[in-house]
Amino acid sequence: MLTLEKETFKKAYENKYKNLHGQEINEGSNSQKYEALGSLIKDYVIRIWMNTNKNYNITGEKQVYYFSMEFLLGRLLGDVLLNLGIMDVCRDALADFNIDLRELEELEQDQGLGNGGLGRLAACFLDSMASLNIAGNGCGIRYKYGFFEQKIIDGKQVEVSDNWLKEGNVWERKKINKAEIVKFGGEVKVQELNGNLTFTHVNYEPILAVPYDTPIVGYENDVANTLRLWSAETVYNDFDYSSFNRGELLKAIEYKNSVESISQILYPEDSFYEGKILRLKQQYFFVSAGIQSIIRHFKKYGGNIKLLDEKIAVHINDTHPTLAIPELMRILMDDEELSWEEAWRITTNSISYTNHTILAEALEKWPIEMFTKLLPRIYMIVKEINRVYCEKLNAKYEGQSDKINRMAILADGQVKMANLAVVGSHSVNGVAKLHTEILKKEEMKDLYYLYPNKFNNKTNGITHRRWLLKSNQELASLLMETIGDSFIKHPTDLIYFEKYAKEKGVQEELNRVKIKNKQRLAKRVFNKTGIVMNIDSIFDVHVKRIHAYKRQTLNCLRIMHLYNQLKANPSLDINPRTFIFAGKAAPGYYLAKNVIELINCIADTVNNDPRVNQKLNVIFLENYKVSLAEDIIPATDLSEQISTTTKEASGTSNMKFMMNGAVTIATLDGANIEIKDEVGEENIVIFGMTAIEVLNYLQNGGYSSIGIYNENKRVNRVVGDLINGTYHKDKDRFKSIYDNLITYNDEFFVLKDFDAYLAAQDKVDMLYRDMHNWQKICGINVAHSGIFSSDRTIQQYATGIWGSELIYKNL
Ligand code: 26V
Repeated sequence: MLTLEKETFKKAYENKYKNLHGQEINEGSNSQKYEALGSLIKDYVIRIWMNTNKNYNITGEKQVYYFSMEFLLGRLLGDVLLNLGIMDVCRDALADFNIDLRELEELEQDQGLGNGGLGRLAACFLDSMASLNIAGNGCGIRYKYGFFEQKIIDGKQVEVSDNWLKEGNVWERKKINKAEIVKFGGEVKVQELNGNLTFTHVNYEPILAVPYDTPIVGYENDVANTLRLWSAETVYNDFDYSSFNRGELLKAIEYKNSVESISQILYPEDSFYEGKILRLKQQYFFVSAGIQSIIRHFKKYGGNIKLLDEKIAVHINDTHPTLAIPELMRILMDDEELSWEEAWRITTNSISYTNHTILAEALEKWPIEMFTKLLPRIYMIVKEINRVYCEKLNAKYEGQSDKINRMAILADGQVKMANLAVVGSHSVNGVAKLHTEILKKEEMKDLYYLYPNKFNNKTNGITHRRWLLKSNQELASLLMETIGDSFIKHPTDLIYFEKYAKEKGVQEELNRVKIKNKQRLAKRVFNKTGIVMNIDSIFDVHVKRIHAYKRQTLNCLRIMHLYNQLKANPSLDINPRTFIFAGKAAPGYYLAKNVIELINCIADTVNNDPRVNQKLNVIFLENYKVSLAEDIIPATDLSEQISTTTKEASGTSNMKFMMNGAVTIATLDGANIEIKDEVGEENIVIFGMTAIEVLNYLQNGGYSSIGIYNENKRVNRVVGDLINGTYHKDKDRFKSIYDNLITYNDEFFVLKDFDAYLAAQDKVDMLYRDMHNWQKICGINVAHSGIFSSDRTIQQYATGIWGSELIYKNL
C-alpha cells in the first residue's frame, strides 16, 4: 500500500504540473490539471508495476493470460486512486488548490473497447486478478475507435465514432521493442528433412503488432498487472518520399491504411455473427501477437518449452480468440520442433474457454475458403486437429453422420469455432448455473457427452471495488460505519449487514443514501439535458444493450398500459415512477433501433401529458457506458432483469444493482436465479415463464401470440396502440415491433409474460409503499451481494481451471 502525506502529494503535484505545462496551477484549464494528475499517479504506479514484473520473473509463478477481443475498462483514474489507497489524500490535497477531484475524473474519456457484458466482465476480472495477487495479464486489441458514441436525434439513435485517443491516454505505454510480426496470406512450403516434414510459410504479408501496456493496479497490495493491447502497423518505417513517384506514394498510403485498419474499429455487434474477413484478421492478429510474446517472454527467462503448460494458462473469452489453439500448436511444432502429440498435450492443457451466449445467431463460423487464404498454415493445423478428432468420432458414432457433422470442426464448408474451442481446451465453462446446464443438456450436448469432465460452471461476478466502493461512496460509508471494513477484502462479509438491514434507523439511512444518489443523478441529467427528474418517484431502471431477447418491449408495453390506466383514471393510487432506459443498438439491427425510437416517443407523449406526468415519466439517457452506469446504478430503486428465460447467459448488471441496494424484478434467467437463491423469494420479485416452459415451446412449438392478442384485452389494447397513432403520427412507425409480436409469433414470448409482468409490477408498487420494509429488502440484497464479487469468480477460475497459485498476501 502506498503511504502518502498530503503535503508530499501537494508538492509532487505542483512540480508535475509546472514541468508539464510551464505555468502555475491556477493559470491552467481543468484538462491540464487532469493530465498532470494522471501523469503523477502513473509515476507512482510505475514503481509498483516494475516491482511486480520483477517479482514474477524471480518467483516464476504461473502466468494467466486472459485473451479477449474486448476490455470495457471505463475510466481508470478513480479506480487507480482507490486501489492505491490514496483517494482521500488526493482529494484533500487537490481541494487545497481549489480543484475538485470529481470534476477532473469526469474529464477522462471512458476506455470503451467493448460492447457490453463480455467486455466489462473481462475488465472486472483484471481488477480481481490484480487484487488477489494472481499473475493475470490481459491480451486484446487497441482499437483506435472504441464502441460508437450514441446520440439521440429526433428520438432516433445516431452513431458517432468514438475517438477516445484524441487527447492522448496517460495510462498506456507503447512498447515498440516488444513488437511482433503477424503473417497473413501466402503459401506453405512443405519439405521433407531427415524423414520429418517441415512447413515454411512464404510470400506472406507481414504486419507489425505493436503492444501498448496498461497497468492494472490491485487493491492495496503493491501489485500492478498488465493489460497488453495490440495495434497494427506496417513493418516498414514511414514512407521514403524521395523514392516514390506519385502513384507509388498513393499506393503506399493506401497500403498503410489497409494495415492499420486491422486495429481501427471495434465491431459493434454482439449477437449477430457476420463472416467478415476483417474480423477474422483482427482475431488472428491479436492472438498470434499475444501467443508469440508469451513464448518469447517464457524463453527469455529460461523456461523449458516442454513444461510450458505448467507455467502458463491461456483463457479465451468466448470463441473470438480460439485461434490461440492452432497458433500455439504452430509455434510449438514449427518453431520449437515438438511433435504433434507433445504440442497437443501442451496446448490443450494450457487453454481454457468460456462460452457467453446460447444465441445460435452469434456462433462464429468462418467460410473455409476465406480462412485458408488468409491463414494457410493455421488452416493446415485446424484440418489435422479435425482429422484426428473425427477419427475418434467415427469410431464412436459409426454411421451417425448427422451427429458427426454437427460435432465436427470442419463441416458444411465452414470452420466451426465453438467446436474447435471445446476440442482444443481442457475446460469449458458457462457463466451461470442455468446457462451451464443449458450448454450441457442442449446447446453442446453432443460435446458434453464426449467430454463430460471438461464442462463446468463459473457464475459471473463484478468487482465490488469499482461498483460499490468507488461508485457508491455514500453506501460504502454506511456499511463501514455499521459492519466495519472487512468486506473490502472479504466481500462475503457484507452478510453482517443483514442484521442491520432489519433496524429502522439503518433503513432510514439507506433511504437517505438512495435519495442522495438520486439527487446526484438528477443533477447530472439536468445539466446534460435540461430534464428535471422527480426524486420522489420510483427510479425504475432498464439499462443494457437493446436486444429483442432482453425485452425492452415488454417494459414499453407495460408503460403503455399504465398510461392508458392513468388517462382513464388520473387519480389512480400508484407511486409516481420514472422509467429510465439506456443502451445502444447494433447499427444494423433495425428492430432494436425501432425500440429506441418507441421509448423516446412514449417519453414524449407521457411526459407532455399533464393528466399523467405527475405520476409517470419516461427518460432515455443517451450513450450508455461504464461511467454513466456508475451514476445510474447507485440511484436505482428497481432493477429490470426481464429477459426471456434461457436467453441471458448470466447478466452482470443484475449483480451491480443488488450490490447498490436496488430491488430486482426478474425472470428466472441467468444469474437472476442465483440472486433469488441468495436473497430469498421474499426479497426479489420474480415472474414469468420457467426455462422448461420456454424450452418446451422452442422444441415442440405450440405458442401462438395471436391467440393471446385475440383473447387478452389488455394485450390487445397496448399492441394496438403501437400502430394506431398514439405514439407517432406515422402509424407505421412501429410496425416492425408490431410485426415481430404478431406476424412473426413473438419469438421472445413478450405477450405470454405480459400479465405476469403486470402483476409483478403491482407487487413492487405495493412493497414500495412501506419505506422501511422496502429498505429492509434493499439492505438484505446488499448483504447477500458479496458472493457476486468477481473475487469469488476469479478464485474459482484460479483453483478450478488455471491452477494458479493463490497467495493471500495482505488478505
Ligand atoms: C458475440 C459476437 C458475435 C459476432 C459479432 C461480434 C460479437 C461480439 C461479441 C459477442 C459476444 C456476445 C456475448 C456476450 O456479451 N454475452 C454476455 O456475456 C456476459 C458475460 O458473461 C453475460 O453476463 C451476458 O448474459 C451475455 O449476454
